Amino acid sequence: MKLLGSLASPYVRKVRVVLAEKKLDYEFVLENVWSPDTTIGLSNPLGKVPCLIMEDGGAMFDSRVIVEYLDTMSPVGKLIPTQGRGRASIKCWEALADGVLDAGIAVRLEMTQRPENERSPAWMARQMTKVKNGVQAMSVGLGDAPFCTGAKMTLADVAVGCTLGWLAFRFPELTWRDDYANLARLFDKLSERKSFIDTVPVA
Ligand SMILES: N[C@@H](CCC(=O)N[C@@H](CS)C(=O)NCC(=O)O)C(=O)O
Repeated sequence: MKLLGSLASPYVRKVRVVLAEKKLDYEFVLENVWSPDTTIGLSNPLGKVPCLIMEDGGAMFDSRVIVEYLDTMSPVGKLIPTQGRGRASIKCWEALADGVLDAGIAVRLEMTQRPENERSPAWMARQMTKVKNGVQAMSVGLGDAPFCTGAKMTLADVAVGCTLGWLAFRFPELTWRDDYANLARLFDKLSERKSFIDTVPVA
């Protein structure tokens, strides 16, 4: 398998962490989707990473579909239950973590890709509210538990860890570590894992 991705993308990181936790072999191919000569469109018509190229040459996206597929490829380090409320709960955690990223990335793109006079402060504020409310919801959901859905690490923790790591990387001014000690504790614990150490975001 080949994974097309970048070293900064939190969605790509989520897939890389899952590949590492499940001990699956793959080739990592760097793809700069913002470069004028990117070829990502040949594999993903949406022009986004991550994109997984499977053994038969077929392409798969997006990150939620890829991690779900990868979890079925090996019984090692099962991250998503196969059915029921537990499964839905973990997918909902992932939707929350990815939703915070979607809002945060929208703000970052506004700040980095748009001239200052074309930016909308009201729209950026709306997105930042989603980021802050989403992080608060993560803290409430985690409570005093060791991991997002209980005693065992699942995809929920991988997704939350990648989101918090990206916020620390791109929005270091946000005070989630001070505001939510339980998220800081979870993040520090995840950050000790090889899968997280090997995928720390790089600009
Ligand atoms: N929902 C997608 C989001 C992927 C995404 O937005 N990736 C960004 C990099 S962080 C990208 O490729 N953006 C290029 C673009 O929006 O044109 C997923 O989970 O894979």
